[in-house]
Amino acid sequence: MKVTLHEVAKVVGAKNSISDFDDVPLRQAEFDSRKIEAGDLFVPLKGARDGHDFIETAFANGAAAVLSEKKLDDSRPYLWVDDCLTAFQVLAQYYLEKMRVDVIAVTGSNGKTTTKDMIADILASTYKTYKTQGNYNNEIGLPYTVLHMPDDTEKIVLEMGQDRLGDIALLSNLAHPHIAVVTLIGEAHLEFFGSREKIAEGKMQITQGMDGHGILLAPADKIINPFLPDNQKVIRFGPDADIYVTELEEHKDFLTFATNFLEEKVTLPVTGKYNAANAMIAAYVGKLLNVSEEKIIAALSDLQLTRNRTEWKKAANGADILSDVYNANPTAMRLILETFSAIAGNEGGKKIAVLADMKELGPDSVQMHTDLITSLNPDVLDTVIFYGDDIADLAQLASQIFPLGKVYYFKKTKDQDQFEELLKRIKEILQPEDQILLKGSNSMNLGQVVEFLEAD
Ligand code: 2GN
Repeated sequence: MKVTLHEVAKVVGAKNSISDFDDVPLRQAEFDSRKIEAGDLFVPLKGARDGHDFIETAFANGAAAVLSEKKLDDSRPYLWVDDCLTAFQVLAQYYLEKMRVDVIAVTGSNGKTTTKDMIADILASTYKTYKTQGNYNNEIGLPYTVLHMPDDTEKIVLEMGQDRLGDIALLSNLAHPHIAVVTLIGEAHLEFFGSREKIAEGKMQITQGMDGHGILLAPADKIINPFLPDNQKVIRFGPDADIYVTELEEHKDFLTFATNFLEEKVTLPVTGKYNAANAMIAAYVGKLLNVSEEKIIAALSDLQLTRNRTEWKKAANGADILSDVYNANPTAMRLILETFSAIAGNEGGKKIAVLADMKELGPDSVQMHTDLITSLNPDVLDTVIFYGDDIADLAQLASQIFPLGKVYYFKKTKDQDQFEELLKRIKEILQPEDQILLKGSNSMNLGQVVEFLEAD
């Protein structure tokens, strides 16, 4: 990060004077105190717990300064603000402008290879490019992404996600996209939005922060017509639109396609027709930003598939798996439980949650696990399976509110690991029409459970 403490104080409008403190360059902005290293700025946010409770830990880990909504004693550098999340967002907005990077915004689509990744790969052939990592596409993740871009970044590809109407407007007003991409209007989140029209309306808010010299790429789907901006150049994609796929060949593990704007055919090392559409959109963004056709085609044929952190997969028996097995903090655990509980179930199927320990939560770890009891709803979840050590007390609590035989606990301590038993039980319970959520810290190996379920 290329900002100093005094610069941040000015940008966020700190209510206290920090003139007594040296103006030091800040290394990185973090909201998870476990990630704080020497020289960082700690941003306490309200997740499952209030980040203000972890200000001491942040300083102990070497934070150069912290934001705070509370007045602190002024022996250490802190910036007193009304709202830490707003300050975080304002700082990211300022930083994007200061660094003069080109912003390409993409509304999140669900699919394994996202348009965002394809755009970033194409741009990386020619420019220093940074992009949203994992699911960092919301009002917290997007500013985090911006503040974590390397100092020499020229283009940033930002995914913008929406849980509800207005989310994307906020992100667009923060990032001021130069190019905005609205991918196909799917059925995702239908249960929160109610209709495809509402989803389209939400996604089209991506233009709200554009300055009139930008370009919008949007599907040639009449559902978005009511929301088209009149002060923005618009490129539509789809049959008979501005850009479209002309020839498409599907092979066992790759596809080739041609478009009406590239001379040569494109080979893509992934399958699925929708990926040709996504790649075409990405190629067009490359063209808009003067990437040579040769480099566009090379980047697409050499696509680096990044795994989504949260992704839907299929078990071998047909059950739906919601896999989120890479990292875990109390907030993310709560959010995914709420999402999993809210989505429509399969006809005749049940919802099963497999939850494993969240690691490195410190002395209050057990408490932070048991706090999750309020996110476990026996009216929606049929069975809950726990795996770990610190999560044992949560399992105990759950057994008091779930029907008999619907809660299981398997141990993973330094002396004993019941991984095999866990696997066996899941296989016994999981029926083809079920949905199963798996969430825990990476080191709990739930990734292996997912692999086993996919395999047989
Ligand atoms: O859902 S998120 O992961 N998100 C990130 C951005 O992109 C989209 C998804 C998310 C995570 C969000 Cl949206 C918001 C927040 Cl606030 C967080 C988050 O990181 N939450 C965290 C906690 C909470 N609540 S991280 C974390 C780690 N912390 C515990 C609480 C917590 C570790 C810790 C434990 C004990 C101490 C200090 C830190 C301690 N200090 N004990 N005694 N002194």
